[in-house]
Amino acid sequence: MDVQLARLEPISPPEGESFADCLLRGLHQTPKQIACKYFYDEAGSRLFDAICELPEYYQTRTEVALLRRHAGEIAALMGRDVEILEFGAGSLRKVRILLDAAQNPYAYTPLDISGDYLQEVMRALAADYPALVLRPVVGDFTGPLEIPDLPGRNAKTCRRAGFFPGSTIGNFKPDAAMALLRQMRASLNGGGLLIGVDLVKDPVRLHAAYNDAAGVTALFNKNLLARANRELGADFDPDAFAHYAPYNAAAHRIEMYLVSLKRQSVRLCGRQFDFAAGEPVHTEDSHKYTIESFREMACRAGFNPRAVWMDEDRLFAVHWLESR
Ligand code: AVI
Repeated sequence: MDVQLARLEPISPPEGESFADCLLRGLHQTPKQIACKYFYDEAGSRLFDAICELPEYYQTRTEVALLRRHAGEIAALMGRDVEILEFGAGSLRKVRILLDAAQNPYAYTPLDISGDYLQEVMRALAADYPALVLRPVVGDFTGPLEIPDLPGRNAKTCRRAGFFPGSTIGNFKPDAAMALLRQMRASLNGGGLLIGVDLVKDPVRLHAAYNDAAGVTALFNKNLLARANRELGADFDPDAFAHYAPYNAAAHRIEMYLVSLKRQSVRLCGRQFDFAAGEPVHTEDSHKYTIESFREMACRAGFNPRAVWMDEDRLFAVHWLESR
């Protein structure tokens, strides 16, 4: 097979809300907030890669180990000639584990908001998997996205399998997470979804994962302010804000904030924003699930939860969900 359709030719849907729009809207709200998807400019993506290597951040290495250990079973569930759709193409390290184990994988369709990033990762993948059809899709996978069948293929001849690793589902509030699962199901044409989900656990362990000793997560959080300075000419002083990430045990989630360390004003896009001393800006939630609470949500989103794999310490789970 040597089809190379759509190689390096991204499909781009219309633009959504910009970073500037998000800031202008979110900093007028009470409490102030900034959407977490804006963490990931080039500097933020590099900081996130560094987070994934931290001793306290067990998620990435635990998930990678699970994918490696169960790659054969996963490949059997995905089936032959599969098209893998990755929602938010992050570290290609993870999808390579699936591509290496899959039985004659046909195509890889990564969806990501950064076109430049996609081009770069596709180039590396194209060299290593010359027979694979690569179809990058530039866009926000949280919005409705129609992904047409590959030419000459349909749901019967090329089954789709979704891949959503990293527990990114946890960054959505439960209602939004369910809506997102529904939407993913719609784009899978009856195929299954392999999804990584961080588990509810000892709050001390969770707290440490978002409050690392080296301060990388603090830099990642403050990169939102640095990004506003770089891209929009704002005059935030990132040192005048504290990274604060408590675990809310009742809601099973880490909440991340930037807290103003003093009374201050910031200029952004020709407007002034005032911050009281101690005022928080909410930047992220990271929800944790039990096996049961996640499976229940997946059922409500129209999936049949099938296999689930966990490490011995029950830190992280990888679920295989089938479309109903
Ligand atoms: C991408 N997402 C799953 C990460 C998480 O753990 O919620 C983002 C992150 N925020 C701080 N550290 C990592």
